Amino acid sequence: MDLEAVCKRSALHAKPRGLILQYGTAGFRTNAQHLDHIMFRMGLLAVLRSKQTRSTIGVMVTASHNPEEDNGVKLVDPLGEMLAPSWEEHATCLASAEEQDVPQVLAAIVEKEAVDLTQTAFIVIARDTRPSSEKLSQSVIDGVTVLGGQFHDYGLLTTPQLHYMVYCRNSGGRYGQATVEGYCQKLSKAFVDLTNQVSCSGDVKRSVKVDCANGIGALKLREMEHYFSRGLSVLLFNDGTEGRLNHLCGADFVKSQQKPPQGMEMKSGERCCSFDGDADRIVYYYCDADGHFHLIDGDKIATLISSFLKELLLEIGESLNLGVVQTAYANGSSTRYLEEVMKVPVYCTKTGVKHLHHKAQEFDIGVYFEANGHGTALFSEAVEVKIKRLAQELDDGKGKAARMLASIIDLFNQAAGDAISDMLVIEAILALKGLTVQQWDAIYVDLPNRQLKVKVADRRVISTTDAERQAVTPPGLQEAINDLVKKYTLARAFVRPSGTEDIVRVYAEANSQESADRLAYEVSLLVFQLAGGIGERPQP
Ligand code: G16
Repeated sequence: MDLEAVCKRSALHAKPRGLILQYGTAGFRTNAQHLDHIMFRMGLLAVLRSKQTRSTIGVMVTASHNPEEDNGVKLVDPLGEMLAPSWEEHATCLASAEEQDVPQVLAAIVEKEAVDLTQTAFIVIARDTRPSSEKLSQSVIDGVTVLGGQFHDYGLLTTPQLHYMVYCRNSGGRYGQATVEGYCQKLSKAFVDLTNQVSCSGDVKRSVKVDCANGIGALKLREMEHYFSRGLSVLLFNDGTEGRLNHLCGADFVKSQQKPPQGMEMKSGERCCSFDGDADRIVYYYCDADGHFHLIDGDKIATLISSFLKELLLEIGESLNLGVVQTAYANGSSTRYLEEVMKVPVYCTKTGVKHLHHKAQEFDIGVYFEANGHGTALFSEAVEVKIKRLAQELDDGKGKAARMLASIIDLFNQAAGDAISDMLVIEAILALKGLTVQQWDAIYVDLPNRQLKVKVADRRVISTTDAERQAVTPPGLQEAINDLVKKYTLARAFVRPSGTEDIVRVYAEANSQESADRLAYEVSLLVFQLAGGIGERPQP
């Protein structure tokens, strides 16, 4: 490791003195102006991780749902997963080191992780469509090359596409071909195979309207559309030709505001969905005949998927262990429905795909979704092999169900939640079950809920436990929340510091929208008072 060369190059990507950033829910995120040194250093870290794991490592430049002026970066581990927690700590350490300390921090990581520096390193890089992303990804490349790492720059990709590429490369092609074409072909073949099973297929071509948040999803859907266009037509809105990324549109806006995105033309009963800025989240919605907006979030997506998988298993006669993983944001009605009606075990983890993904790996089939639309389904290797064998061996109804299950396994992006893949899964399931969007929505009724953001001087004053459902600090906050919750019926509320934005998130649900709104407001006020609120006080 030529530390002198690293120092020289690092000086060209100097860290603003005193700036401390943390590897958060999904990597580093902040205003793009403060990220040059972080990008360079993550290039360095990716090389060390690649040498240690003797695998290809991914670096994605994106801030996903954040506003256009922000940016961010995250590392992707060998199986396409989020970076291991111990390496997140190294990332925070390296990112926070003052210029003169960078060599020592690198040397300490090498020693602690027993990195064999004689190993080769290979890094794959991709970026979203933010104006700042191209320059920032060059800084990553600078970090990779100064440590002698080899790299491939995929240019513009959705975040889940990069996760897929990493997984493909490290599975020796078993998972698929590590190209955009390989991705499109794998998913669309699975989609076409699945939808060919729809009775009276070919009669009506299905269509769905997609709000692409003015992001990369539009580009990638256009690139892919012709592969599956015989079965599904996608009508794109907010495709980036005008309008700012994630501004008044996209999955995060639709979910948190509970209203349609700007720029989408909705007719009563039409199926619409929104991606977020890097196309790793999806939520569905429609307007009814009275013009009322209905949101179908990650919880209902998880329910649709897990009930379909359960039905297929029943048909095949296989009793595999299927579990659903959610976070504290999951609507109380969804958890009740999954546990009590579907009799599926449900687990709650902290926010962040890395936590859900990890838990879902414990099952033969693990379905995980955050309410915000981030999720996928994971199938253990043994299950995948077994189902693919049964798909060949069995005939009649059982064979058909096994073939459908085999196709749906290929349709999920098992490396990460993926808006494109999830959309195709949902469209296929709705077609196969002959469900309208209204029928899907009617599976259960969501408890009214409200999410708010509160600005505080330092969001780290709030710490939580019990999968973020209880605040430990500041003292007295949880007791005060409990007292408020008691005033309402079927109520629940929690607060947690965001890991992607400089705010505290507040969630409340209750038996009526007025109560949920009121409770969320009262809890926000508590946070403002007890956790050092700044700026404007929360308003009712
Ligand atoms: C990221 C994470 C998600 C998380 C979201 C919000 O999403 O991948 O798991 O739910 O941030 O996190 P927080 O509440 O900590 O800000 P995305 O789509 O922005 O990458």
